[in-house]
Amino acid sequence: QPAAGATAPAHTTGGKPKYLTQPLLSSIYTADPSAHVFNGKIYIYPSHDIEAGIPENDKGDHFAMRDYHILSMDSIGGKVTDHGVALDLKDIPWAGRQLWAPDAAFKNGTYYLYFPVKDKQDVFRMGVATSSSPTGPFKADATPIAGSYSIDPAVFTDTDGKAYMYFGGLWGGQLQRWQTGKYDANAPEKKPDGNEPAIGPRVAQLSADMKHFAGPVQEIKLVDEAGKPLLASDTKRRFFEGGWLHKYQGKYYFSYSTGDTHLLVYAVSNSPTGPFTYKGVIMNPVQGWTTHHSIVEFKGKWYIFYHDTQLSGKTWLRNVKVTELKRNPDGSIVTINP
Ligand code: FUB
Repeated sequence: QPAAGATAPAHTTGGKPKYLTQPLLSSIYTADPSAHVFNGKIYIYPSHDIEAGIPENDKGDHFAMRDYHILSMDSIGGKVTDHGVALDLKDIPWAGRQLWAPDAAFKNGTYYLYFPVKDKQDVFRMGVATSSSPTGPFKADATPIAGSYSIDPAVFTDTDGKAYMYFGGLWGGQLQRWQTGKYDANAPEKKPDGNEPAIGPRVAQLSADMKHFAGPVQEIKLVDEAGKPLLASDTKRRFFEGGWLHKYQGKYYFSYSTGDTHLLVYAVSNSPTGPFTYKGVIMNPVQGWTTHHSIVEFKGKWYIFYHDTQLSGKTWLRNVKVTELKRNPDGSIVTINP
């Protein structure tokens, strides 16, 4: 555990309010923050990083998280409350190991927590758990979402009420093992990496009960300004993991991490399922290997939640942060240097 104490003091560092430069919480390690506004309050659904004593490797075995804690804030810069354990690995009947980056949604009085975890065969699947409170406790369904795979679910509900799950992650996230539509345990971990189109993130519409895929899983096309697919070798622009969808002035912004090049970037479309045209960098590399974010509007301003390793200096013991997301008049996003 990090040192005791916690939340966002009201001082400044380098002319910026401290809450825009310091971890939101220091009593536990948190990462992969999916932020939502429910009932006028901010709720953050992060991973809960722990020291599991597992050596670091490219498959991410050292990210051996076992539960989720949900955080809330009345305002950006206000007190951060840790609501304790909302879901534990031991209470998910089908789960094996590694509770990775979750997300949440709300519909008709029920809160939904979506989470990736390896099943007992060591294959990542997506689970869903429900609660009548945004902070849980959540009760997990007995089986994973049928047809789900890989990691990093992000659920977006459009203005027409249709909800979509975006997901996928390379290397340890196993997305490269699903290229034939079936799980291939022998697929090379770091391929493709040449001049073939990059592996795309996935999207599936959710059913009315928010617990199933309503249709087939589709691969999202990410293209350049000329409409050409981004290539696997284009590691500063291609999708790696940590997708997020937000809508701004009628356009769909799909943002994601480039993984081994450590950028947060974005692409824009007129449709929630793409194709999305690459537009640029949202955030330059943070301290640490992984970078993972969410974007949310709160009281007329836009914010990006992300993580780095300021508290620990270790790639697997991260801390969540927030800063303002600014746009140019044409809707393009101003690059942040964290
Ligand atoms: O937290 C485990 C994994 O690290 C997430 O699923 C990825 O997005 C990366 O942040």
